[in-house]
Amino acid sequence: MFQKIYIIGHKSPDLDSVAAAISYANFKNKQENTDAYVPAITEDINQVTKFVLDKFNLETPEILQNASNKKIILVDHNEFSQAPEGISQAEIIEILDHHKLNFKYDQPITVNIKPWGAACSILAQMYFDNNIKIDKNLAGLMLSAILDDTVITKSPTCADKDKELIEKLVCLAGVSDWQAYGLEMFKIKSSVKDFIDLEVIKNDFKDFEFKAGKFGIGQVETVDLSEFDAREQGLLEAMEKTQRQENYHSVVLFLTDIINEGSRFLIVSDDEEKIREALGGELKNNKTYIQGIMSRKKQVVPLIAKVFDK
Ligand SMILES: [Mn+2]
Repeated sequence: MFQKIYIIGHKSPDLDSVAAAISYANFKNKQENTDAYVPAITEDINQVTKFVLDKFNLETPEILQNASNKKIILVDHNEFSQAPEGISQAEIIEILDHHKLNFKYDQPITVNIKPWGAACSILAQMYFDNNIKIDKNLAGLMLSAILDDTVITKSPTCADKDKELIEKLVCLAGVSDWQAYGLEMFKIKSSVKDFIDLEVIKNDFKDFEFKAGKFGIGQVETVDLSEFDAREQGLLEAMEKTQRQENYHSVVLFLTDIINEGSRFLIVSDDEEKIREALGGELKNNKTYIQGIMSRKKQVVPLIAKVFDK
C-alpha cells in the first residue's frame, strides 16, 4: 500500500529545518523517481523563512499536527523533546542532522549526522555527490539556510565545508554578494517590534532534558542589542511565567549581537548562581553579557549540560 513519508524538522521551525525538509523531499523524490516524500512543518514558519520562500518562489510545506502512525524522516534534530507531537507513535525511518546524537530507537535505521553548520550543507553535498540537479531556487534556499545557521559564517559551528558549499551555491543561486544578502536576512530576523514578549522568547526556542530537569533555551540573533534594552523586564516576566506554567528548571534567553559577536543572557532559574557559573559570566539582575558566545549547540548547551546533566 502506498504511504506518504513525511520529512520534518524541529518544533518552532527555523529556516534550516524548513529548507532541509523541502530539499530532502525533492532529493528523495528525484532519486527514487517517486512523489512519496512530502516536506512538512510542525507549526507556522518564522519571518525570515517566509522572506526566503517568497524570494525563491517556493511553497510553504504543509503542517503535520501529529506524527503518530505516520512514516517520518527527522531532519535538523534528533531529540524527542524537539520532535513533532505523536513522534513516539510514529515510524521513524531515517535521521539527517547536524546536532549531537541523543536518540534511542528499537529498530536499526539510517542516521546521517555530520558536524557541519547546517542540515542544508549535508543536503547540498548529497546533491553534488549524486549529480542531482540543483535549480536556482533550491540553491537559493539551501544557501540561505546555511547563511542563517552559521550566522553568515561567523558562528563557531561554521565548518570549512560550509564555506565551500556557500561558494558553490552562490553561483547556482545567482546571489551576487552573499555577505550583504546574509545581513539583509538577519535584519529581518531581528525585527521583533511587532512581537509580544512570549513570541520573542519562543521564536527560536528548544527544550533540553538534563538530569537536573527540563531547560528551555531560546535565542534571538540581532544586529542591534539596544533594541532590547527597554524590553528586558517584560521578557523576564514572560520567562518566569513560562517557567512556572510549563515546569522548567530554567528558562534561558540569549540575545546574540552578530556584529560584535557576543550574547546577552536573560536567565530565570531554580539555580541562577549555578547557571552563571556554568556560562562563566557575572549575573546581575538575572542577566549577563558574554563576549564570544554565539552558538546554542556548540557553546551554551555543552556549558550548561556539564553542570546540570551529571
Ligand atoms: Mn540547523
